[in-house]
Amino acid sequence: MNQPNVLTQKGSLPEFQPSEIRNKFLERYKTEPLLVRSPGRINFIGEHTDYNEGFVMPAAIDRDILVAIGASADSRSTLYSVKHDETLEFDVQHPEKVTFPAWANYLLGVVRQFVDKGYDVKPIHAIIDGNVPTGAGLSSSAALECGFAFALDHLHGFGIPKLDLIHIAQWSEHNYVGVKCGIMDQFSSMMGAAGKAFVLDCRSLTYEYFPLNLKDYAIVLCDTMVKHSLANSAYNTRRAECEKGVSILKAHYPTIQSLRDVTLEMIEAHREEFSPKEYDRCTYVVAENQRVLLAADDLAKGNLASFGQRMYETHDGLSRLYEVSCLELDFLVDEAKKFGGVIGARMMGGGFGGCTINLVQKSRVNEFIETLSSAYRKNIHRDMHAYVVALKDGTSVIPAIAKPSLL
Ligand code: GAF
Repeated sequence: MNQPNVLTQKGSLPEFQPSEIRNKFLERYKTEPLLVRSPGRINFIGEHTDYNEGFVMPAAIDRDILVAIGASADSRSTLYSVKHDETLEFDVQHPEKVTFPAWANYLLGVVRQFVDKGYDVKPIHAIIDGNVPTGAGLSSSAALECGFAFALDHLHGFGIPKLDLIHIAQWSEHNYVGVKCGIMDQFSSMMGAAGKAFVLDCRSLTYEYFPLNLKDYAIVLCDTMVKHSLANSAYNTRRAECEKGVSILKAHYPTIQSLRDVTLEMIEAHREEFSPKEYDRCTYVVAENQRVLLAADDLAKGNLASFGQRMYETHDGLSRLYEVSCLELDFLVDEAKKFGGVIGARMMGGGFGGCTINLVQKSRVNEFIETLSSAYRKNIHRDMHAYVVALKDGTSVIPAIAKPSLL
């Protein structure tokens, strides 16, 4: 049997090396960069609720996007991606969207927001790298936007509050990338806290951290290694279906602003006005909001079994009602359910590929990964990757080498 691809086992994941990106920057631009890290995120429960002004329970993880940034000595600005080995030269005052390279749009949208908000952005050089798997539903794109927004702000000394940077990052995703995402990913990358998860109210943006005590359980992400191409368009369609549901109910309950204000009874009372799909989407979201609050209560009481059960329920709703799962994700959740040492599993993030999140008995993590990897290979004919993750702080400057500023 092949060895499972356990990227977190000691020695098999390239160590996090800020010095590498720093050296690259020094080599290219002959000046010391400011270094910023911004993490990927997981989400325990509360999926597709954020753009419905509902609740989510995310956390930042120990996988980072790194940004090395410094002032340009002339009027030229450049962005360089280590992963793609591609450079884009651009004008900081006119950061237009590009057709190639696609990764640059995440950053150009951020610059556009700074300029439009009246910040005097100077020419810069930036290098990006990191170890957040892309296309895995771990928000590498939000981490990139947040890391770059934070770095740009820090370098210029603008002092923009983190919450504003979160909105700038989200704007970039909406307008330069084209995904009408909610706020969860950018918020989590920017605001995460080591060892803690948090419940975020996506309407008021109030949030509460809590130390995550999973007792004998580890967080294991199983990466399907697929991202089906309809992911972005289907995401925007789901959002529109939810808005349609709100507009139907608003005619009867004028105070309703979003599905956050809706109850299952309201939907039932007007069921005939909903198309079957709209009905399924809206009932899922309303139930999921409720589940996040109940899940938070489970954790407060230390009732992990009930918490895990709710994760399974979420998966079921995402798969059957919201229809954002896929064969590969469903397969991995089913296999996790069959495996004795798992208390909860579900697909995570936008869907149509990416990872499942699993709470696995610590002593059985390797066995779990081996079992699922081999079943995946046998049935889906692909390699599954697995990441055992820990909860880390949100976006920050890497202190040891954090010097330069434009001031
Ligand atoms: C993606 C989006 F970017 C988030 O805003 C959120 O809606 C998530 O899908 C689903 O919960 O990650």
